[in-house]
Amino acid sequence: MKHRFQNPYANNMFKKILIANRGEIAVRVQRTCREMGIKTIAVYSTADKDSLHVRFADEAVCIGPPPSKDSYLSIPKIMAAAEITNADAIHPGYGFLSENANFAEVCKDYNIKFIGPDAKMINSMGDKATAKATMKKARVPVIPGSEGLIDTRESGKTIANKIGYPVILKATAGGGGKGMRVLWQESEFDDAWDSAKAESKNAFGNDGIYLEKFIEEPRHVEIQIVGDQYGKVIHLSERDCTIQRRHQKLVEEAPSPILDNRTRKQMGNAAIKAAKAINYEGLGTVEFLVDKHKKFYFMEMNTRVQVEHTVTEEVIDRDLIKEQIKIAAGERISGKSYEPQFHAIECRINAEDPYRNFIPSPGKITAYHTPKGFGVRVDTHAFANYVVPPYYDSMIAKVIARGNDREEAIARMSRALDEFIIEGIKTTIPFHKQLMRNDQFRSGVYNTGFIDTFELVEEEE
Ligand code: MV4
Repeated sequence: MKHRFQNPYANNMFKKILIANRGEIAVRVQRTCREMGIKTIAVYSTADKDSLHVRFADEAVCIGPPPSKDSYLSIPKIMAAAEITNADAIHPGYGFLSENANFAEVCKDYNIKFIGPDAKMINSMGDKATAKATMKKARVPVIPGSEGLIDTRESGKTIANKIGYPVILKATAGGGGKGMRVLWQESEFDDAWDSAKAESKNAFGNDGIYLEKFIEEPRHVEIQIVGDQYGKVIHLSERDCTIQRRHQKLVEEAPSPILDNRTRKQMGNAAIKAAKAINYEGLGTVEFLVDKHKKFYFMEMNTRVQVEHTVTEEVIDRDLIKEQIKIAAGERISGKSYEPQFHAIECRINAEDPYRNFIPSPGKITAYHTPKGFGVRVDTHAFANYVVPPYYDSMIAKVIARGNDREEAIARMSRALDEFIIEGIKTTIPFHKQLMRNDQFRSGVYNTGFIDTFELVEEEE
């Protein structure tokens, strides 16, 4: 019999939450629910029948075959599971349906609380040109560019000439780099326009394009915010996510090695202003690009909990999932914004071969030993003899090391990675080990292009 704390919250706290996700985030949300005395319902595809989130749940419902579109992305199946189990809220995690406005709307129709902002807010941030216009109006710094979508290629060229090359074309439905084109001179415009349009239409069914000045060698710094249902918004400090490969984050840390206190304050205030402008409810992240002169610009807003929320948890010592659930249940935020108290770094451990272009490496994990000890946290759903299915995201663990400063956090991460034993599949552990020893990484001075130039050395494990 599992021990359960009595639900100590007000009468309107949820009694049962359905977690519409899998993997480490499903386990992460379950942990907080259990501590809060809230029952959990897992949903799973047949590929995940033996997974940890199914074992940890109070109830579990199979929602279909392995392909996501028939299981974790199927709104009818998830709503049916919520109905038969009597869930009073749904936590969407990240990915899958977490930023699907239609799903949020359907939850509302079923009188089940979607743990996140309402459909209107998801939509307003999901369309990037609209989001940018909203932020500009709220006087959050945005990158110079077109006012909204570009109608014709000729008007696009006129705007590009006015702001000056290099410029970047972006898909309004985009994110993740799809439909994005960098142009260094006007002669490239026609081809880039045609291919960006075609790619966006194909990927999103929406070929709306806008244009911006291209910021060279930027850093990606984001502010975690949280807003309650009564208009209060605070920020929970920043995360630096500059270490990315093909728009996939590999390492995140807080505080950012490049932010001074003044810029941190300004960015935090800008993020609060952004969230307040849209009456934001829930956990959210305001992403900024930071240029060489430390000027920052609004890029996108994510209306979900992110993979890297753990980094923030470690530096401010707060459970963000708990805050998210409390706000969804109607509690008020107490207190003010947070400053980082520690330094934390997260390495994403993926079932991928870093020596073979990071190709996925699903299969059976034959040995599994996670790092432990002072200042080390591992969030994972994997275990010895677990089979990593080929159908989903390849992330199998997150290692988070906390220290009093960046140097200590890096040293601690390095030793944690040395302790991590995973046999049977390839993982990104060797990549992270070498990165932690890299002089440029250790200097803290690099930009989003860093990983393209980072050369992995073939090593005996
Ligand atoms: C940019 C940019 C430079 N200038 N916008 C990448 C994905 C999408 N969210 C926006 N992205 C970028 N937008 C302007 N005006 C460079 C990127 C970019 C990038 C941004 C953050 C982290 C990694 C990146 C890698 C390549 C390009």
